[in-house]
Amino acid sequence: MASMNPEKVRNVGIVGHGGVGKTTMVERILHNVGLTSRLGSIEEGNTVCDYLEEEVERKCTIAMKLVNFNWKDSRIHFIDHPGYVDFLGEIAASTPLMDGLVIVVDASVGVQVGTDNAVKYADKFNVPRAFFVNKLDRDHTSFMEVVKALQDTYGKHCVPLVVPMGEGASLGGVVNIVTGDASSVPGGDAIKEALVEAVAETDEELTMKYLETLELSPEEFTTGLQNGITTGKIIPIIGGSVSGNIGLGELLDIIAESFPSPLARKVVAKDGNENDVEVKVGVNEPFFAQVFRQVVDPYVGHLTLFRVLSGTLKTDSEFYNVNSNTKERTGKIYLLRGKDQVGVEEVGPGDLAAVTKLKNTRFGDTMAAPGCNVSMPKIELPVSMVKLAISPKSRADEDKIGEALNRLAEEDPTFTHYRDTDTNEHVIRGMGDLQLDILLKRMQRKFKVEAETRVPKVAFRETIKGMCELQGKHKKQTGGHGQYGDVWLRLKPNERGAGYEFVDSIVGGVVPKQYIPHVDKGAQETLLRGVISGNPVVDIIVELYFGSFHAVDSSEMAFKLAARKAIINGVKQAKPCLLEPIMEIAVTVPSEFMGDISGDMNSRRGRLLGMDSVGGGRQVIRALVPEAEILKYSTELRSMTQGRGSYELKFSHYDEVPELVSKEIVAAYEKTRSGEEED
Ligand SMILES: Nc1nc2c(ncn2[C@@H]2O[C@H](COP(=O)(O)OP(=O)(O)OP(=O)(O)O)[C@@H](O)[C@H]2O)c(=O)[nH]1
Ligand SMILES: [Mg+2]
Repeated sequence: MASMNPEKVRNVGIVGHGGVGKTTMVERILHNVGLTSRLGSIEEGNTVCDYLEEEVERKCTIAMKLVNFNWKDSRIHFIDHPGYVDFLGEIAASTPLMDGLVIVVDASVGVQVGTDNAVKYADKFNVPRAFFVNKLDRDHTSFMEVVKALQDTYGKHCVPLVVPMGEGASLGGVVNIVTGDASSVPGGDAIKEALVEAVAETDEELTMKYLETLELSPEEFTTGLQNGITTGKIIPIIGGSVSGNIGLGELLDIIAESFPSPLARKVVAKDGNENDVEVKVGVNEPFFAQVFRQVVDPYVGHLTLFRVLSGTLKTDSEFYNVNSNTKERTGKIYLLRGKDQVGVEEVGPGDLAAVTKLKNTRFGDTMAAPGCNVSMPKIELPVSMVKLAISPKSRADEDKIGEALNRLAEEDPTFTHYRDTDTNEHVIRGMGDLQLDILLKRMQRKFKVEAETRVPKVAFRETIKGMCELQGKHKKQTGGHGQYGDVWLRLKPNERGAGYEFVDSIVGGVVPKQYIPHVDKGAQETLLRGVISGNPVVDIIVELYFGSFHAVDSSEMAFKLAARKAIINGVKQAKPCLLEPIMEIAVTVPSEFMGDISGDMNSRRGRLLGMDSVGGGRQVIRALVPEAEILKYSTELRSMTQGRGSYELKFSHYDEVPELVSKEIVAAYEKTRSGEEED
């Protein structure tokens, strides 16, 4: 395996919508090349890739997996990806480092959201690709219909190259239009014509030649096609059936012959000033690689997965982590095949490999030869929008939960957790409900930590709209030493966003100097706890303008309590109201959903800001909407658009809650407080 000629190494991401047959494809190929003695299946839960307990349970992939195998004289690395949109982060993480993609399409459904997402990432990073139209063994499928849909959606440079013989139950095999006999399939000659034209269009010289002679020589055609695929100017469409074992050899041939070699990759890194620096690619160049995944598992240990961009890394050697500015030792280097680890002596350009037990190396880091001072650009991940509040089930869980969540976040960088200081809740955040659900299940299984979740609280605020002046007096005569504090406060609204302000207007020492900071403190503490709804009171000016004291009984505490009394009564008198966070939302949907989505925004108390069309027949709807109305938007948008919508959120400002809504919140708060005494 070691010292493979990098010219012959291919690394390819297998992507596409959920359930189209990606994992089954990888399983079938590993079996065909003789790496597995038994063919596993999704139904039986015994495939090489879907080995996680949660994957077997749900019969779908939830985390990317690596496999590698030899095909003729090439070494091919595959990454099998999840198709479900909650795990889009996996595609985002690996695609920047892939030399090619196979986008699998289900012939019985056609183009889906997962197809679109895959194409979006392929376009973003300019990755050459092929479409594999799967499940042609199923009745009522038509290869040419899917071809048409792909061309209509993604352009005429998507061209059929491997076409089926027969359809549905009578699918008998496939023919490569170029290397096989095109005339043996109906319409084969026309397909070849179209392919020749597409090839001619990839290159000016070929175009000229074609226009003059109306043909290309076989060599011109073959090399033109290969170059076209390598450069992404041609996207071949390959028909087949993974379960019927049809079309896979043809697919692998195309990958081996026409997908680019890692040596052809232009590697652009950044120097310390964020300037682009091209890194030379070659086996004998200094080692240069990037981490795209970590696996943290009590059984397989801590694995760091990386792609070698240039140079060679040997077992038991040292490398330099440019991001953490540390030296690390590799120990053993492994190639992965699902959960199996195969030790190798060295890895080179194009290889996807793993090392264990690194201390200071994280997702996205650049691994390099000592002395290197450039690093790969940060890997951008989709923004996670779904939040849940989490609390440990027991005391024992409480001690372990932070560490467990940290480990989960290491594996899946689209997942984060933090304490929300506004609501005092522990919040987890991810791409979707399914992802969070699975992560919590994994936390329970892997780290034996159990937790409960609920919809997170909205960080409401209180403020006042009116002014008031009032006295707060704290007086108690106990046995010996009494308590005496007396303040007169003026409460006024402050500008929105200006926060709390304390004004000392005491003249003549009616409240002695040493007590004034405690009036301020008492006011602040009371405001923080809230008055009408248990949420902090903000944007308020508290002016201390009069008071009295007692030579013996006055104390710091007594003045604090006096201030507290004045604040509680004062806020209630000064036209209190609630404020809520307003978010700016941008929802991207296919145009046909525009009306539904904007109507729905209105019913969520949203205010439309505008709409713009973006590529691919999509619209972006921008609106301001209260956070309280979109706590479950991810699920709701998904069901409104059959999963074809996405959205981004950012905090905009605080605004007043309409009276009807605020009444409910205040009533709910009072209910929780009935029984508690307020002095
Ligand atoms: N009829 C038919 N069924 C297939 C074919 N390929 C896969 N399937 C079935 O499709 C289902 C989904 O297959 P998977 O391999 O799990 O699909 P996937 O693309 O990996 O799905 P995710 O991991 O969820 O993204 C399974 O029940 C497979 O048996 C095929 O060629 N023909
Ligand atoms: Mg899968």
